[in-house]
Amino acid sequence: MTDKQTTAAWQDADHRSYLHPFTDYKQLQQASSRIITRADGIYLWDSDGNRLLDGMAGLWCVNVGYGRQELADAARDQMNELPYYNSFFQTAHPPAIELTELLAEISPSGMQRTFLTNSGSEANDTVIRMVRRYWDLMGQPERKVIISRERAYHGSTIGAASLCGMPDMHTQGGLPIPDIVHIEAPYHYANGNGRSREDFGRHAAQALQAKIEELGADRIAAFIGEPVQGAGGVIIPPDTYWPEVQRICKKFGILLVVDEVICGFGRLGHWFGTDYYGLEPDLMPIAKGLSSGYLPIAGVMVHERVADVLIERGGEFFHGFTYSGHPAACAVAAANIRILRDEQIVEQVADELGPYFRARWNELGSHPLVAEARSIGLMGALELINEDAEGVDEKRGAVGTACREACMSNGLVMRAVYDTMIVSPPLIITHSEIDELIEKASLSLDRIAQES
Ligand code: PXG
Repeated sequence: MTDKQTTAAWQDADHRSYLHPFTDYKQLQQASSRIITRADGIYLWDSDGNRLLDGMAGLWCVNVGYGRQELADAARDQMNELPYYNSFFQTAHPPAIELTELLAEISPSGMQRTFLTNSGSEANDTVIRMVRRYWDLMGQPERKVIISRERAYHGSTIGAASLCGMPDMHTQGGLPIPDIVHIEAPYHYANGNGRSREDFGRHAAQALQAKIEELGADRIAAFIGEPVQGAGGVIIPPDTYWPEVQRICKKFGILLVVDEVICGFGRLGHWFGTDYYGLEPDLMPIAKGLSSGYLPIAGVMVHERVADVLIERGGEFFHGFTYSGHPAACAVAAANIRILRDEQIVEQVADELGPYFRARWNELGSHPLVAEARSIGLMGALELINEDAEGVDEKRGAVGTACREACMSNGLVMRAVYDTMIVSPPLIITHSEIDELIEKASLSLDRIAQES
């Protein structure tokens, strides 16, 4: 399957039949998809046999890397044993029970229970429904408002897309739904306005208090945030930000929802971003690294103080999915967590790979095209200089797109969020593979610097 003719056949069929996610369909009809056919470790191969270093771990999810036989075996064994059963009507099955037990073991204290879903988007829709159910049971049904942030990404279903802070998503379909509001992101590079990082962190957190006071604390149900905003451009908050947000949530008695879909399962060198920042969330949506993307599975981890209310006050929670706790997906997720744990992958990110990646990534910061290089754990961003974009909206992203294309032709998958380049490689990347990533990124930057 590695000749040009096969590629053309796939591309024709792709044009004919497949509506891709987050895609300009007219543009795609005039272009051709790259057809990815196999993968191993941190590398992908396309249908022409080209090898690509996957700097994005798929879509921030293939934490243990591609080609782990144990995960394929776990899916096959479970499918042979019990391919499907649900957890409605007072039933359950061993894989779902084992997975939720394992999650309680590795998660911050008190996050004892998990509601399982199939995607991060469904997890965040579950958050909206569960938070509102909680306040109903607490006798405060007027607490409905969920405060989110600009540049947040929480998914693409109607509820989750409403939580997103992406205006382009909201213009399609009349979003957000009522009672979801947004505050400033802790994005020092874009919004710092000359403030120190520390000062700006406190300032951005104060936006939460200001919003609570503006709307009235008795109407606010929860605040939701990613520990580090991923799809928004690897926005690493100043160290002063999260302690202040936590304090404000406690002060006003509102629930703290920490979206761990990207940061969870080792990305920051801890099991969860919550551990990195010392947070005490009430709810924690999880997905992606939960199964390293091998099968679709996600969920919402729930602190005892919330779960106790849902349980003790009784009444049915009218919410769930056919595939909530799918046995094969649960078995794969449990096997994936065991790999992360037994091979001490999370510790390696903290102790070795993260520091090495940071040192090498920072070198890119001295490239003339780069205004800022930042990283945390195994996540990095480069702010590229795009002078043409100042005041000209259509030019925004032009340098990022050129850089992404140059990376592709140099055999590196790196994502562009407008003119911000981001990477988030598999957590099993080696030192020499990090060197290769940096070298390819550096060559790509040189190429677009020459061309511009
Ligand atoms: N929360 C966060 C923090 C995410 O990053 C979701 C929820 C939704 O998960 P699902 O499984 O429904 O996709 C995400 C997903 C990108 C990109 O281009 C990022 C995501 C998804 C698709 C593209 O960076 N994140």
